Amino acid sequence: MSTETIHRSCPTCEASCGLVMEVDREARQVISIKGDPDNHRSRGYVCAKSQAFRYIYEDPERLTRPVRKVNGQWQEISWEEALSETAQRLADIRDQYGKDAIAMYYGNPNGHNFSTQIYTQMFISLLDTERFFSAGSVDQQPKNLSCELMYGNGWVFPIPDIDHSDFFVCMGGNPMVSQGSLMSAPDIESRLKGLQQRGGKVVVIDPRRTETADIADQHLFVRPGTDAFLLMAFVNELFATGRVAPGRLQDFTDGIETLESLSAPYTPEAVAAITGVPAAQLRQLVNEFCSASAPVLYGRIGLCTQQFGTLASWLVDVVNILTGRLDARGGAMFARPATAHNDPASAPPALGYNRWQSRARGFPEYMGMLPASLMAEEMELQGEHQVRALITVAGNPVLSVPNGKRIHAAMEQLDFIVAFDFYINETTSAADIIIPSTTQLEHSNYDFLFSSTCVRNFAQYSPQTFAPDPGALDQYQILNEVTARMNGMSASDLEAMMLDGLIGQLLANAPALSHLSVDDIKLKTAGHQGPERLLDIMLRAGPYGDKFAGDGLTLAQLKELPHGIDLGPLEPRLPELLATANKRINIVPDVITRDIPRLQAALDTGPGDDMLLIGRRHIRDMNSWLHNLNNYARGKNRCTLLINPQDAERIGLVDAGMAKITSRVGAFEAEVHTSDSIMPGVVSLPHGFGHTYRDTRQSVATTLTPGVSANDLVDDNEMDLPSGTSVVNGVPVTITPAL
Ligand SMILES: Nc1nc2c(c(=O)[nH]1)N[C@H]1C(S)=C(S)[C@@H](COP(=O)(O)OP(=O)(O)OC[C@H]3O[C@@H](n4cnc5c(=O)[nH]c(N)nc54)[C@H](O)[C@@H]3O)O[C@H]1N2
Ligand SMILES: Nc1nc2c(c(=O)[nH]1)N[C@H]1C(S)=C(S)[C@@H](COP(=O)(O)OP(=O)(O)OC[C@H]3O[C@@H](n4cnc5c(=O)[nH]c(N)nc54)[C@H](O)[C@@H]3O)O[C@H]1N2
Ligand code: SF4
Ligand SMILES: [Mo]
Repeated sequence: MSTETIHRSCPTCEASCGLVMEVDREARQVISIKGDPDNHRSRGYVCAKSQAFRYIYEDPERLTRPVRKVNGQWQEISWEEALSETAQRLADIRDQYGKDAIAMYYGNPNGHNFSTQIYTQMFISLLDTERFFSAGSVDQQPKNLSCELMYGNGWVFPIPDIDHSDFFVCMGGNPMVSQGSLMSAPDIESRLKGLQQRGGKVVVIDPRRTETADIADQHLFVRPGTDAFLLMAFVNELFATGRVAPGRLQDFTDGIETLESLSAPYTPEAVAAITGVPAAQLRQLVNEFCSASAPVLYGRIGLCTQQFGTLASWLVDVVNILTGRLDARGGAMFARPATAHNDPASAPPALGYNRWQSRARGFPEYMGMLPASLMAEEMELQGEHQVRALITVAGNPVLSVPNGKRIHAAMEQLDFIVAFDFYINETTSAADIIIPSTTQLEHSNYDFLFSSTCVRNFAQYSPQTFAPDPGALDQYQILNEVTARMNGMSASDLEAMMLDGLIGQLLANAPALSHLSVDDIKLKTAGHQGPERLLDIMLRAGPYGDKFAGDGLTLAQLKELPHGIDLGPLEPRLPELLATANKRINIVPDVITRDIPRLQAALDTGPGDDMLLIGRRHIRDMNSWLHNLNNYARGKNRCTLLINPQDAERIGLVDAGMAKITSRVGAFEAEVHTSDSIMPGVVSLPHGFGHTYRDTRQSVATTLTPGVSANDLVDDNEMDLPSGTSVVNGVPVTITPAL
């Protein structure tokens, strides 16, 4: 046995911790995976999921070849057959019924695969369907919208500079478990403790006293879905006490004065009943925030996937701007990725809004997508605008999207489904063909997306560890092959188009490179192939790059740096980062403020009597897809209904007993777990469980940890209106003892 040591980053969550692996390449075996002590970001830290990509690779139930369903049975087919049949079926449907008869759903793991990310835009534009859905509308889409409207780029996110902050307010995020989201921060616990050791304070505002709240200095319960009221009152209080102090942001921000009148009705007293946060506590919070030397407000998924997701996500930035904490050390700052993909020159063209509408209900498109919550109704529609085919790409909407059962039923009516996935799970089992991609051990990777969400600038390359089986393809190659065939081209033609397109765009946007021609750049990067060549071009043209001459970063250099490269702390980037037409921040965009009357109406109605369901994450889960791995599936049941003892007693529930949970769209029973860590009136269930569908091939998940799917209770009618994001937190439910 000859072992080798390989350094890489962990591809499983945003933190992208540094790993050191011992492997036997010949036997294609991983011997060990440990934290890399020399990685400057994670300093040896890893969580339990650091082994996930290895266990996935080793899972005997993972698909390694394409399969086709014949009379209800899965049969292996060749790669060529799978690709050509898929392309043929899709092309036939497009030619007969039009391009919008093909729907597509993109899942979260694509965000962890560099090559898929950069080829995706081309794939989407060639498919050109108006029925494009993604996990983004069950996730960060309100933040995309508010960042696009304020900064001119939906993928430019302000990231808390927690390593230099002394007052961190965390709303609707649980970084101790999620490991940080839109805040890629390996070993968040040490970072938060570091903040406290510097004399700083951590405050958590959440309907559950979370694992993050447990290490925080203060926790405030807030009623689900009411953060926009709380933040409006924060803004109100800033004006009322004369503490609006945007500092240098004032020079390039429009609309600040409008916020005074917009927030006028929302005094701390006026919102106390609906939020559950007493006025005195809110005032104290504002006071402490303004007295700290480097405070920052942060909001994450609990603020996005709720009834006022866009308002709440926008208001987080409003508070940071009004207090001068945007783009300031220790505040909410912008990363500077080595690939320059968040620079104004690389900003996607205005992302678009309402260029087309869903067919069933006329709901506006955003970022080229329709809300995932509308998937089922779009697929159910009969007649002229009927959906005939579905493509899923690394996604499991049956468990991850509201009213998943309805999606599953609607899928059964379609003429053709192809799933690009490596499991036969709750979604893909309804497909006609499943084409698996290579796994993270079988292709190289670069932390692309997360270099724009990191708390400290970095670049890291992860090498391919094992050669894939003959014929096996990376996800981007599968997408290219299918699209090329659908359009009578070859995959290599498409790759050449991508290369020319990227170089042309770079040259058009970078005057400093104007002495170079497309051919010069091709010649200088000829040593790399495919996506790696594109990466080399982006790195070299980027802010730390060699500009194709002299000193500076290149891919070849990065490959020699096993622990990645530290590109320094976040630095101020405004106003040059702004990609709005007038290069200024619009702090009161119409698309957002138009939603304030809906907020006002909810305040007038007041809190209802229903119990409200929220989600929660566990360190050993990753959405729905690690449950077939014995090491993560075993142990105590995690799919329990968390309920406050007061509520349990009133309803007649006992710890470890069973409760029935009913919502507008569904009902099921779940094991009760009583705890005063959850706010009275609120219950919590994790999502991603419910491995109870027949015909899947996930024997560990179905036997060890089937659970129930929270999304069978989540109402697909309820959306954050501006962004079309699903409301998975704050779902009205009725709880009764199980019979
Ligand atoms: N109720 C509720 N619902 C939620 C959430 C919540 O908090 N509460 N959270 C939402 C969020 S934030 C997200 S991101 C979504 C996630 O929603 P999805 O992305 O739809 O769901 P996942 O469970 O992540 O499913 C990932 C799929 O990708 C496959 N896969 C994994 N890696 C690869 C790969 O390398 N190649 C290929 N081809 N396939 C792969 C897996 O087998 C699985 O089928 O769920 C959302 N849904
Ligand atoms: N272990 C693990 N890590 C993960 C994932 C996973 O499934 N498991 N998923 C990954 C993905 S795809 C994502 S997007 C990130 C998400 O990362 P986070 O946003 O940190 O995710 P959660 O842990 O779901 O935290 C959301 C918090 O919002 C709270 N909340 C719910 N409703 C409200 C509300 O109305 N107001 C307020 N203030 N709070 C509310 C919940 O109680 C919860 O504590 O995590 C990533 N990391
Ligand atoms: S925190 Fe995330 S990136 Fe780090 S080891 Fe765990 S799963 Fe991997
Ligand atoms: Mo997510």
